[in-house]
Formats: sequence, structure tokens, C-alpha cells
Amino acid sequence: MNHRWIDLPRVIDDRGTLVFAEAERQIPFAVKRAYWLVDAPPAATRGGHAHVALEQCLLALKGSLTLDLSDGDERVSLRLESCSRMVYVGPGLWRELRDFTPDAACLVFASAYYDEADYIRDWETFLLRRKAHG
Ligand code: T46
Repeated sequence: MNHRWIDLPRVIDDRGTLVFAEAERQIPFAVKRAYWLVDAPPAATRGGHAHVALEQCLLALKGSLTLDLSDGDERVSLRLESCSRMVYVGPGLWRELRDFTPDAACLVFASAYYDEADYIRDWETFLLRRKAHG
């Protein structure tokens, strides 16, 4: 499945910790957009879709949350709980975000501007596309 953890460099001194991520270096694409998810109620589920071409990196800046990924066959559950460890998610993976802690802040770097045409929001359509395109 086209995902992987990416550990980010940390600069730690007596003033605290600085973490950075550079486009086309630690982030494996040219970043076109960043957005963040905050104030999710504990019972909230976000996502519930796949992307045709979009690549993303997600991390929990604060708190934690669970990211479920599926390619239609396999499924993995990843707990995002570090501001220095992000998950790369390639195109064609169904994702759901759940179990947000009350303080969770999820930062997402994306490879393209927002485009609703890139979303597959129906599970059956996702499975059919996967069968057709592999
Ligand atoms: C994803 C997961 C992890 C915009 O206008 N611009 C944006 O950049 C985004 C991301 C969303 N929107 C609008 C589209 C909807 O009307 O904001 C509304 C909520 O978006 P959505 O229901 O897609 O939010 P999530 O949290 O379910 O999904 C988001 C991203 O859309 C998606 O790409 O992978 O976070």
C-alpha cells in the first residue's frame, strides 16, 4: 500500500524543539497547499474518501488521532501522535480519520490545490475504479 512514515529532523536546545519539513526533501512532493484539522469532537470521523492523484503528508502537531487507510484489499490503522513523524499517503487510498483527542491538531501538506474532482467519495465507486485501474 502506497504509504510510509517519514521522520522529521528535530533541533533541540534549551529553548525547546524546532521541527521542519521541506518540500521535495522530507515532503516527497512540491507542496501546493496546507490545511489543518482542529476541534474534532471525540466521536467525529473525517475523510471517508480517496483521491485520484493527490499526494499528502499528515501529522499530529498536537494530541493524537487514528488514520485508517485501505486500498480495497488491505487496511492499516496508524496512530498519529508525534509532531516530528508524518505519514505520506499516495493516491488511490481510502482514508478515514477518527479517535481525535480533544487537543488534536492535524496538519496536512498536499501536492495540489483543492479540487473536488480529485475526490472519490463513494466506496463502491472506489472499488470499481481499483478493479479497472489496478
Ligand atoms: C483528506 C483528509 C485527510 C476546501 O475548500 N479546501 C480544502 O483545502 C479542503 C481540504 C477542504 N475544503 C472544503 C471542502 C468541503 O466543503 O472543506 C469542506 C470539508 O472538506 P472534507 O469533508 O473533504 O474534509 P475531510 O476532513 O473529510 O477531508 C480532508 C481533505 O478534504 C482530504 O483531502 O484527505 O482531510
